[in-house]
Amino acid sequence: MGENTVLGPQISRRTFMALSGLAGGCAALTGCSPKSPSKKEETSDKSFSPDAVTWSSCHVNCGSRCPLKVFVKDGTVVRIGNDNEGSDVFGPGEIYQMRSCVRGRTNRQRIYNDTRIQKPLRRVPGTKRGEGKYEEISWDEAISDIASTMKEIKEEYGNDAFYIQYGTGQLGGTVSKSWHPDKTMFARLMNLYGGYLRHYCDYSTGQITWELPLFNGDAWSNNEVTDLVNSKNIFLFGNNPANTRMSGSAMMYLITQVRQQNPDARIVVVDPHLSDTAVGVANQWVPIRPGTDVALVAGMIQHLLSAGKLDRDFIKEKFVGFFSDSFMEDVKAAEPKDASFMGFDKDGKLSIDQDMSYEAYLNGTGAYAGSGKKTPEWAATITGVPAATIRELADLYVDGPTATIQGWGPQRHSNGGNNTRSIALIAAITKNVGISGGGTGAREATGGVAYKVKTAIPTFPEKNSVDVCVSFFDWYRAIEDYRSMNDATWGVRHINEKGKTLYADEPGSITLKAPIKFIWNYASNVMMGQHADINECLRIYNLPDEKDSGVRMIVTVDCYLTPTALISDIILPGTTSFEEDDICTGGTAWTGFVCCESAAIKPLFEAKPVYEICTLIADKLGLKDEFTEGKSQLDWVKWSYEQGVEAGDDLPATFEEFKEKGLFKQTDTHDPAIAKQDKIATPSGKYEVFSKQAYNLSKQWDLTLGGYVPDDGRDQITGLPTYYDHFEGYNDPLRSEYPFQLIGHHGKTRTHSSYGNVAWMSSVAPQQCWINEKDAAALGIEQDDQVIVSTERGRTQLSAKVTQRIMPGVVSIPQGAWYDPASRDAATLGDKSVLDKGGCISVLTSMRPTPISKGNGVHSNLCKIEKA
Ligand SMILES: Nc1nc2c(c(=O)[nH]1)N[C@H]1C(S)=C(S)[C@@H](COP(=O)(O)OP(=O)(O)OC[C@H]3O[C@@H](n4cnc5c(=O)[nH]c(N)nc54)[C@H](O)[C@@H]3O)O[C@H]1N2
Ligand SMILES: Nc1nc2c(c(=O)[nH]1)N[C@H]1C(S)=C(S)[C@@H](COP(=O)(O)OP(=O)(O)OC[C@H]3O[C@@H](n4cnc5c(=O)[nH]c(N)nc54)[C@H](O)[C@@H]3O)O[C@H]1N2
Ligand code: SF4
Ligand SMILES: [Mo]
Repeated sequence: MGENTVLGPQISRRTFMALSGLAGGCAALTGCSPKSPSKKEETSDKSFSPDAVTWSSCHVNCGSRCPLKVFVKDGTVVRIGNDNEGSDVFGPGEIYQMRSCVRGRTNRQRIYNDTRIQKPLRRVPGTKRGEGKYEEISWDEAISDIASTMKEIKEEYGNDAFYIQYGTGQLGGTVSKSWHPDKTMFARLMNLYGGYLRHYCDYSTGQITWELPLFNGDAWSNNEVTDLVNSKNIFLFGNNPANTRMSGSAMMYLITQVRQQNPDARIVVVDPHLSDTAVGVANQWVPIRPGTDVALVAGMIQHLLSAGKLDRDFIKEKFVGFFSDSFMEDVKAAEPKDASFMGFDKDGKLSIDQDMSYEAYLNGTGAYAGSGKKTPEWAATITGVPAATIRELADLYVDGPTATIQGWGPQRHSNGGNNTRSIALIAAITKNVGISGGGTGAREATGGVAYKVKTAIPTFPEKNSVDVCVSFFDWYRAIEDYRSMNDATWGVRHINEKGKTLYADEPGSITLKAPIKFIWNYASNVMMGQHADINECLRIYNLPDEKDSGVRMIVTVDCYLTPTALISDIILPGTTSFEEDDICTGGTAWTGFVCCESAAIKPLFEAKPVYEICTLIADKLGLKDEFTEGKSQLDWVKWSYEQGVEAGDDLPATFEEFKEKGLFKQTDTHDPAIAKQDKIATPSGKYEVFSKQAYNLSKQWDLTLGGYVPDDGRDQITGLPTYYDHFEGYNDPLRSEYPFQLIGHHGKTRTHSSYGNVAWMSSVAPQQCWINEKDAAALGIEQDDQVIVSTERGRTQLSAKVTQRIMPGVVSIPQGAWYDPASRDAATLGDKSVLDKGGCISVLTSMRPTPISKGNGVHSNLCKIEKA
């Protein structure tokens, strides 16, 4: 077994075009054998005659899961097409084409990629995690090693020491599913084995999930996007569907249609960068400093209130904590009644005796007085939006109907909870909720007519003996110091047999029982890419394996040698979706679909589907029969189809016919749904501008997280959604040293880090740091110059995109680029001075969790930039 030093996934970006010459190249690929033709398809190119055309889907996490048509010749995928069947007309009853985006169509370069993992690999003993030194081992050795370590850890620590990492590379699969982790095959196996430590929430919606409900009990509902044809004004706060919802049936397509059908609507995009969405459909771009939407909204409401443009009676009836004169009454109604709410005050100790109303806040009085009146002029100094524009925007809200849609950029900040609450506040207080053309301020609803086939195999959560869970973002702490983690420090929660998370009724009472010793990463690049602060991660992964800290085994199942693979102890080669059978559903706005996916080719190299991998481990743990229930992967696909038919899906009578045709779509003619919010799931049953839940937390919780962060006031929990000088925000004193606010928008060439190894994509739009022309000129930076961006946590190098499309003082590095350190030398691994050459923003971001949600505020960063 030769030692194989792996330098990093980006070492050589030779495209597979070179590798293949495709038909002839097949013999070189282990396990690749010709597939018998299933059907022939005519294409516009008459000379092109594939042996077979099968259906697959794009399983990555952009949310769309587009069906893909796979053309196979001589056992090799020679072309990837998309759904080109059905109508292309927007409207009720039309069955759209579920067209993929351009990324989906590059999948040949993902299947035949030179970063593919070919055989199981083991970290060379004695080397550090991240050095990248591996030796090839057999499948049997790999599985035995994993199973024996699992037994050892269970014996020593119990099931609490096992963790399934967040991972969304296979989000669209059913048997192959990687997200939600609790619905995966490894979760099924672990539950049969006694359970594992679960996490709540996700990297997408860390703050909005828990903190929008503080205001209105509801993080998700909004009017169906098709209702935007009835809007007079449409506000998109930090929402960029031109990048994030790119499929031919998704939000971007729909809003383009809305633009055409409702040409008089005024579309306003509030975003620090002039996004492709703003370019494509907006009438107005409002550049805003990152993390300051909360101040913008305060300025808008102050203007409306002082101009007498708000309906005071309506607010008195429906809102809690707005007006000074009713504040004390309101607060009583807003008291959390039990531990199903946050901040339950069992002994009734946390009373309030001063005015903390929003009105007082706007007037610059009371407990949250802050810095004077919250006039549009005040807001302008914080947001960078001119006061006149703030007044004008506010006036649009009372000249509606006005729709409000927030993307998840505003909440992915260190003060993201307050941003998310405010955006919903402006929608509700201007009476735009519950009406056609209006909306709640949550993300758009795109309610497709879904099929009922099962999209997850049972995983037996009721067998999980571990009854506590951590935030998705905080697993790293449980490697190093699990004893410091409880509900009041790190937001640890109970989790019941149904998977529902519960808060503490006694602050500090929910604790962890063991350190994390075993991590399963399947289709995840979180640990060295999508989390934060890569250098700090490297330190934590290399802590010695001691009784109370240090991880013992990290297993990664991926198709590619990603940065995360290179910190793993065992790396297992996984199949791509094109090498296994599965079933995938999806669809947005009216059209729903189900795709029965057939393996287009045999697994390349020694790759195996995750179901087979988990079956092998189950066998070693003596759980094979319970795990498989005697079913093959295809049997589970059939099971899913049968569940759908039983529940009423209109699908062919036999599984064979279902599999042969592959793609099914359905629709109806429903009117666009309007989110009513008749019943508001807050303690008072009203909109809580002042949240007693949040206020109580501010008294109950320890914002130093048990001493992990200093008590520097840069994290706050506030009863009202107020603007404060948040961690690495615009007013953080650190800005004198690190003058730029750095965000990381979701770019077009990748879905997170997926597709990051596709040369076609990076050739279209290379990884670049967006910087305003004026800032660039001041720094002597010209278009395409190499720059080094640094924060207190690390340094990365990439080229500059010098543009007017980002506001001065703000820069953005599209998130998801692959970490590619200048050195993997053991002596300097994790050192902040080590330069990342991949343009990976996660070298720069912080792991400091957000105050309430304990999630990822990774769009809040202060950085400096220099010419390389
Ligand atoms: N192409 C592509 N599509 C994707 C993904 C991908 O990686 N690539 N990822 C998918 C996933 S999993 C998710 S969760 C979604 C992510 O969807 P989002 O979270 O909505 O995407 P972001 O790009 O982070 O943020 C959206 C916009 O918010 C802006 N923004 C940042 N900070 C602020 C702020 O403080 N205020 C305001 N008003 N705007 C702000 C950004 O500039 C950006 O244009 O996208 C999905 N779709
Ligand atoms: N700084 C910053 N960080 C962020 C964000 C941000 O906005 N800014 N966004 C966050 C968000 S919203 C999310 S959802 C997360 C996403 O974070 P991740 O879930 O880690 O998403 P990906 O980076 O796409 O990684 C998916 C992994 O799956 C692998 N994979 C893909 N297809 C297959 C397959 O068929 N089989 C197997 N076995 N593996 C496969 C890929 O190679 C890749 O390693 O990132 C978060 N991180
Ligand atoms: S990346 Fe998203 S939009 Fe593009 S093909 Fe895949 S699922 Fe569809
Ligand atoms: Mo996400």
